[in-house]
Amino acid sequence: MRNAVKQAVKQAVHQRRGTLTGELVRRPGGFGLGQVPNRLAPDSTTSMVCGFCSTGCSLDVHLRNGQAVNLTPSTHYPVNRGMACPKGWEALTPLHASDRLSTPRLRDASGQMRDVDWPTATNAFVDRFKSIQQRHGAESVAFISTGQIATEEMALLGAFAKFGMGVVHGDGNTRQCMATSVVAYKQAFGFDAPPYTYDDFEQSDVIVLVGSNLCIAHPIMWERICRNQCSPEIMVVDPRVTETASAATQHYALAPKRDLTLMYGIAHILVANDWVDHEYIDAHTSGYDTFAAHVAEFNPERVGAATGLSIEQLERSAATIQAGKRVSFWWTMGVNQSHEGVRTAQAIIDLALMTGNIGRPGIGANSITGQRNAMGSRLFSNTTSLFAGRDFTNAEHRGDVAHILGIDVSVIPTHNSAAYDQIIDKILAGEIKGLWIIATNTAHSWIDQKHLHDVLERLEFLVVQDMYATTETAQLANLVLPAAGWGEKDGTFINSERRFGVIKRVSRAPGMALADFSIFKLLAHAWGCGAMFDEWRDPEATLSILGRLSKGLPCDFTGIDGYRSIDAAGGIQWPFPEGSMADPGSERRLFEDGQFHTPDGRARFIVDHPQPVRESTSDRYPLILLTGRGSSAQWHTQTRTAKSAILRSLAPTGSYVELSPVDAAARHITPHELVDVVSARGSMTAQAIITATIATGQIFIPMHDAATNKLTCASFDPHSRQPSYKHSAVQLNKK
Ligand SMILES: Nc1nc2c(c(=O)[nH]1)N[C@H]1C(S)=C(S)[C@@H](COP(=O)(O)OP(=O)(O)OC[C@H]3O[C@@H](n4cnc5c(=O)[nH]c(N)nc54)[C@H](O)[C@@H]3O)O[C@H]1N2
Ligand SMILES: Nc1nc2c(c(=O)[nH]1)N[C@H]1C(S)=C(S)[C@@H](COP(=O)(O)OP(=O)(O)OC[C@H]3O[C@@H](n4cnc5c(=O)[nH]c(N)nc54)[C@H](O)[C@@H]3O)O[C@H]1N2
Ligand code: SF4
Ligand SMILES: [Mo]
Repeated sequence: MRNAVKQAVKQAVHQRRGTLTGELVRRPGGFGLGQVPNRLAPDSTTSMVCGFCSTGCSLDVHLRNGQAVNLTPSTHYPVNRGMACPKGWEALTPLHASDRLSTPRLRDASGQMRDVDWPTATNAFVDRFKSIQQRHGAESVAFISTGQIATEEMALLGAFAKFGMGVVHGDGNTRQCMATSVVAYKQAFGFDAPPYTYDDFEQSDVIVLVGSNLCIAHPIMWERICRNQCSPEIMVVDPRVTETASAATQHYALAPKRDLTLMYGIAHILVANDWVDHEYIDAHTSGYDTFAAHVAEFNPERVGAATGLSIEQLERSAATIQAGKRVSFWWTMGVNQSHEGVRTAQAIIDLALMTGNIGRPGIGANSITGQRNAMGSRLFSNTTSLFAGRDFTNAEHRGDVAHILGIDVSVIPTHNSAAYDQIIDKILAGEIKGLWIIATNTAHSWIDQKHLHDVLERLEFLVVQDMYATTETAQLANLVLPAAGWGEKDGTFINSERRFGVIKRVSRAPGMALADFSIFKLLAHAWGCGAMFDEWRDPEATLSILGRLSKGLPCDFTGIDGYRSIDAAGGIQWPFPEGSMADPGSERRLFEDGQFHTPDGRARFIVDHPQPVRESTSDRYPLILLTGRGSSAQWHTQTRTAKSAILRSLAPTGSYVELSPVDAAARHITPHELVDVVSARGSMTAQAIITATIATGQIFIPMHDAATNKLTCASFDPHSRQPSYKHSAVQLNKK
């Protein structure tokens, strides 16, 4: 066995060599890289998409002696046109951090982590997971993956884990982020298809941003709005006076989690005034009559009382939408992370449909994604849906995939994966004993951390695959696998507007760290199912397999002919079927023909009754905790951005909590004083930032702080199972 694994290691490393001109050198204890890390000219400039957010900006990376030395934003790329945010400018710095993992690490019998070579690591992976499966069944091992590795990598992971290892339960951190939009689009449009292109930011005359702090979370999309020549009305719906709300022309500071009621209230006024596009509704939608009857109950008095907005504000919002010729609706986590996120997203879609704002320039019902490859994950991770938006429970779909991949159909699971929170429940119930976490920092980012930590301790074997040894999750692992990061490997990401962009190896990964793609290949060989992936030779060959899997589906990209074609076009949006006459680099939006992917070709109006939040405020916990992004220089759990002195200098230091002057005065709290924030689940100490940007009765703490999710209340949208991170009851005490 050990020899077979050694052979596979050689293959994986050889694999890595396939993308290199540099010589691989054998080092004691493993393989490393020689001096020239890529096939690019040693002193040259190459472009690739950024490794942080879903905007997908292109960066020109400058090489010296084959190694990236610095970068500048690409001037001719249609997404960013010469701009980048601070994270983009600093994207190379985290690669050189001192806590990079350079070898696999295995916990020994005494509980110590020890550096090991790859054969030892892969043997441990195989032996421990197979042993668990033999004792408790195939479903007793699960994985949690990510929207932050290349499309080809997540596809290989999804294929290996599900078809090779027999895993059924595999979800991703996209559940924390995009599950709501996926379900909302599937039900309303018949496919998970964000319809827009960024040009729509520039073409709109009314831009409605719901629960989205674009200035901080997507600064380059905000720059696109700044280029808009139509003097657009910008309406921001957010309980806080965010940077984006300050820059908007209209701010609707609604009470948290009252968006569904607000959207129905706006629809009510539109219907009452007959500000409705009947022609569009009749030709392209279904369910309007039920919708109109439903919103009749949401009169301005009721909606004003629920949302805290005045009747004038409600009327102004509806009148602004009516007056717009090209109204675009955009939403992000203020909507998705909610106990009723799916229905809220669908209510936004309903507003776009009833006003005919779909399928033309400058309009649309547009969910903005977050992680660099959330869109890749949604279509090709093989987690919630079978490859390319298919359904695991559909025998025909399974047959198609088996045929295209040349595998036995019996290896494809016939039932759906448990969602992230359900995987955690299954660990608690003793049904799942082995967990493999890839490129996500669960022990910081998941909701209700105390509970999560209690649960993770029950695992027999936890494998974490990451760039760094120091993440909260890696520290809990039994086995840590060292991954190459962005800039150290090849592949593609798909951005928010469905655009494929290429990433490249421009820097040498430390020590024995391997690209996730190579790690998956290596593990597949060690598992004994390597032959199943012979055709998945390297990332580029894998992209063409995925192209075949997309054929004939709404995301068909069979017209993409390898990485060069993507580079040459400046990124290519799906759909791009073979034979397409479209200019591959052009900005394209969906549904221009009014045809949707539902069986009758019509978009569906979907309505529901607003539900109470899981945890209301009380005398003991009288404040609502909002969480989210704190600055444009911080990325999530900060494993990467905290490694840059420049990014650190652009962000606040230490834990802080924003509270209103009224709440501060009531508690005799003075600016910058240390206070305790307490919920029913845990507490943290933070510096008080007293600011009128936060409403009385609410506080805000950024998610970048590892303590934040000690406070959050585990509540989920019932349709998407996305956590509601932005509503927990807390108290704030002077120390
Ligand atoms: N700098 C930076 N940029 C990022 C990220 C990062 O970590 N750092 N992460 C990326 C990822 S993965 C994502 S998903 C996106 C997230 O991007 P956004 O969703 O824009 O960011 P958040 O700050 O999580 O939430 C947006 C807003 O929702 C508001 N909100 C809270 N509750 C409610 C509510 O009930 N209703 C409404 N309408 N609004 C509410 C919050 O006040 C907040 O201002 O950002 C991406 N970009
Ligand atoms: N309270 C609260 N919590 C939240 C949110 C909120 O708004 N409020 N937002 C939620 C949202 S939208 C999201 S998306 C999540 C994000 O939460 P996470 O996904 O946990 O956050 P990251 O810090 O991006 O974690 C990515 C991990 O992958 C590693 N990594 C980076 N690149 C690679 C690679 O190429 N290969 C491998 N193997 N590893 C790599 C990084 O070092 C890091 O440890 O947080 C969620 N949690
Ligand atoms: S906006 Fe997003 S993609 Fe663009 S440079 Fe910043 S982090 Fe990178
Ligand atoms: Mo996200």
